[in-house]
Amino acid sequence: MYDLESFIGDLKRRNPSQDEFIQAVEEVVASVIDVVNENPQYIRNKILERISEPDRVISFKVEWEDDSGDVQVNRGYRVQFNNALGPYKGGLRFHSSVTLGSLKFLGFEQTFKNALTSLPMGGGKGGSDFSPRGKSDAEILRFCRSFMTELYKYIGPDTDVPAGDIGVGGREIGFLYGQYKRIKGENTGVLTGKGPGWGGSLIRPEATGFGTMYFADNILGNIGDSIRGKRIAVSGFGNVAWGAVMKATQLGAKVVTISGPDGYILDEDGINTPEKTAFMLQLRASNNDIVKPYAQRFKAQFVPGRKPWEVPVDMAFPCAIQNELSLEDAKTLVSNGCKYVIETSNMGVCADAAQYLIDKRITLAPGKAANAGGVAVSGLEMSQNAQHLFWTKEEVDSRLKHIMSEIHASCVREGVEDDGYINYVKGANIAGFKKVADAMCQLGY
Ligand code: 2IT
Repeated sequence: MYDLESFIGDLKRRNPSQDEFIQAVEEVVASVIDVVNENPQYIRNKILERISEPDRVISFKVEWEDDSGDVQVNRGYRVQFNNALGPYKGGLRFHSSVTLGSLKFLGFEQTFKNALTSLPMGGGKGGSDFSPRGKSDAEILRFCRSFMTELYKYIGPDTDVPAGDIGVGGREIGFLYGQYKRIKGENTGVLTGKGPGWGGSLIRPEATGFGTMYFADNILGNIGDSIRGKRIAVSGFGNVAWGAVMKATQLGAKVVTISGPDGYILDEDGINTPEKTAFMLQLRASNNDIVKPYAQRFKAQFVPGRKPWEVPVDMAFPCAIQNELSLEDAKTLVSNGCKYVIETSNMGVCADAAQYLIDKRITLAPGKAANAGGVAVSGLEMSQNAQHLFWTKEEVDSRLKHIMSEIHASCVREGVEDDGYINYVKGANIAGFKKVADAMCQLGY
């Protein structure tokens, strides 16, 4: 029999100073501990101990030259977390906050997220503490080249398939894939998020944002409502926020905020025109990491140094980074009438805020379910690459919609509580865990 406290105590001793990793594991284990304790096979196979230990952690040095000719040194990583269901799959994050602990949390989450998609993908994550902020395009190119010169040894289309994440978008995937091809002379699906002209899938850039809105629409559809007419706060302004804003608008909702490290934008007219969403891409491409210029360009309000959770809305979509929505933010949202928090960033909601929302019976969708559309379309990109085919937008979008509705159905199946409240966090954790755990039992050790 497992006891949550003693299991987490051991985990902390083995992983000192990896708070985000501990947080992610604790959330999953709290959800699944009863399932494990009732299943002698999971106990006998030591699934909890094995599933919380990455298969392999690779750490390497990345040396590159900046524009003034100085040598710079960063640290690169690839965490190959679990391959029970298929090749390691997950993004690369280039951000100043990247540490081994944060990538272990992301690789752990990715394992269950990928399981929820029902596509044959294991979980992994990688990246670097390199920050693209303030760098020139030429510096980003030199960094990516150097990063791939080391990473190529550990990845492959049937072993480990990286993609983008924070700080890694189409431009960076291009630079990384270019270097991989230069070294290996191969055209394969070794990276996803490629450009549509050189092996990428249509809809991949939009997929995380589109998927989260399909998921939200499923949540509302389940209670006879829809996302149409809802007032929405989004945080972030990158690739994920961009897709979310576009799909929300298409589905008839109104997004009134986006945000950056400098503060948030409040646009009461809605972020709802092609010009406005195209400007988000320009902000990202500028490498400045600020949203303020949106306010000047579209005569919206800029609120410096604050987060968008103080704006009264029906639904909140954290789309920026882990632990971006605190307990205090959750209380403010709820007191302003917000009924739905859809975590679109990975672990965007702090642990105490998540518990508060669940206690208040506010619907909380966890990132591993709501944001799985991104990796799902990466999986579809792998399928297209393996067949040397290129699917239409309609084909990819309809598969994405179907996958999101299946994930929603699994969360409901495993997450419904005695009072009828659907605990999506618990549902996603149990549904994802069972798939990985069953495969691990069948594969032996
Ligand atoms: O967090 C994520 O799911 C991603 N960054 C996307 C991973 C992928 O392999 O497309």
